[in-house]
Order: sequence, then structure tokens, then C-alpha cells
Amino acid sequence: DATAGPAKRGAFILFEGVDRCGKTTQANLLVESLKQAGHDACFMRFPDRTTPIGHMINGFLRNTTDIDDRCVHLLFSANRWEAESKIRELLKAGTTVVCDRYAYSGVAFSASKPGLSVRWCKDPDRGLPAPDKILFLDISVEDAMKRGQFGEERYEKEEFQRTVRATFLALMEEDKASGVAWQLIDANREIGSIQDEIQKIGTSVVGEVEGKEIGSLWS
Ligand code: T5A
Ligand code: NA
Repeated sequence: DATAGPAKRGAFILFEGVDRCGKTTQANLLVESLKQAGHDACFMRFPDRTTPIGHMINGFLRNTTDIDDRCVHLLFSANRWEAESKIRELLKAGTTVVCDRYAYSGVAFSASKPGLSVRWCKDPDRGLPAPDKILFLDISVEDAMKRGQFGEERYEKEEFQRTVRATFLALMEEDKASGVAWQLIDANREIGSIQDEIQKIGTSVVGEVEGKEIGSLWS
């Protein structure tokens, strides 16, 4: 239809945070509430453990295989690149993509290891679709540890998680100048009250992306 304006694109909304902050729970609730309001929305997560690269990452996280720190960083990034065209296609087709972890986790976890700089860690993800909103679910490591199963996977160590949280907060601070849309959410509350806050933010982001181009990471 030549008279119709440009098709409305979907929003790209990320959930980030330390392990057990409640990302998966809240991301799924947001998808449901957007769908109920009549929007197209889908859930996505990284790492996507279902692909061949994801299988390698899974083995590393579950401590069944050891992989060099830089090598596994590149695998996490490759695991996003293999979904890149799908994310752009969904957004262009008008589907809002709600994503449980993304490149910010990639940087926050890897750069928390000795010898890996934030700059080095950012490079492989440069050019991926940029988010319209990053919801940082903030919780102290003490409170996150009270939640189920903390301690089973490779990075679920108290000291390391503290460093990861500090790295996330530094990334957020660094991005303030460039106007990247981070939103800090107090994640140490009841599921329903966090959900209410996120639903309002999600709904407004979906309304704001109209006519806005899909950006590219770290540019
Ligand atoms: N990683 C990831 C990298 O190093 N580089 C990368 O590039 C990427 C993408 C796996 C690991 O990989 C690292 C980061 C991770 O260490 P993952 O598969 O996302 O990443 O694993 P987790 O983050 O550990 O995911 P979890 O499922 O454990 O945590 P979530 O998603 O934050 O929390 P959720 O919603 O599953 O909830 C955890 C528990 O808490 C309860 C839930 O019912 C559940 O039992 N809960 C609450 N309890 C009380 N109050 C609330 N408000 C609650 N919300 C949830
Ligand atoms: Na999760």
C-alpha cells in the first residue's frame, strides 16, 4: 500500500544484571503483558545454549569443559552474531524483542576477569543491533544469593558477582554521556511490584521507537 507510512518497528529491550536478579522471570512477564496489550513481542536469551556454539558455552558454564577466557568471550559474542539477522528482521517486522542478557553481560562478566579490558571486551560485539532500553535489575549479591540454586555454575561465586555488579554500574555510568537508555530497577522487591514498574517502562518504549532507526552497538 503506497499510501501507508513506514511499517512500525518493534522495540529492542534488554534485561541485564548479576546472576539470580530475576531477569528471566521479568522478561517473560513483560512479553506476556505486551502481548495482552495487543503488541507483537517475543522472548530471547543469551547465551542461546541450543546452537552448536551455545553447546560449547554451556559446557564451559557447567564446568564440564575449560575454555580460555578470551576464547569463551568470543564464543559468547559469536552466539549473538548468529542471531543478529533474526533480531533485525523481527524488529523490522514490528515484533518487540525482549532479551534476557546481551552484550553488556558479555562485557561485564569478561572484563571482571584479570587481564581483560572493557575496551577489548567490547570490540567483538561492535555493530550488533543496539537496544532501545536496558533494564538493569539491581540487587545486592547477598540478596541474589538467597534465591534458588546459586552456586552451581562457573560464575556463581560471591566475590566474582560483586565485581560483575561493579563493572555493570561502571558501564552504565560510562554510557550516561552518550545517552544510552539504561534504567536501574530495584530488583529486591516482590515480583509483582517490579513487574508493574517494568510494564509501564516497556509500554512507553514500544510507543517511542516509531520512526526511530535501529541503532548499532557501540557507535
Ligand atoms: N554470560 C552471559 C557471560 O559471561 N557472557 C555473556 O555474553 C552472556 C550473555 C549464564 C551465565 O553466562 C554469563 C552470565 C551468567 O553467569 P544465564 O543463563 O542468563 O547466564 O544465567 P543466570 O543469569 O544465572 O540466570 P538465572 O536464571 O539464574 O537468573 P535470573 O534470570 O536473573 O533470575 P530468574 O528470573 O531465573 O530467577 C532466579 C530465582 O529467583 C526467583 C525465581 O523464582 C528463581 O527461583 N525470583 C525471585 N525471588 C524473590 N523475589 C523476586 N523478585 C524474584 N524474582 C525471581
Ligand atoms: Na535466567
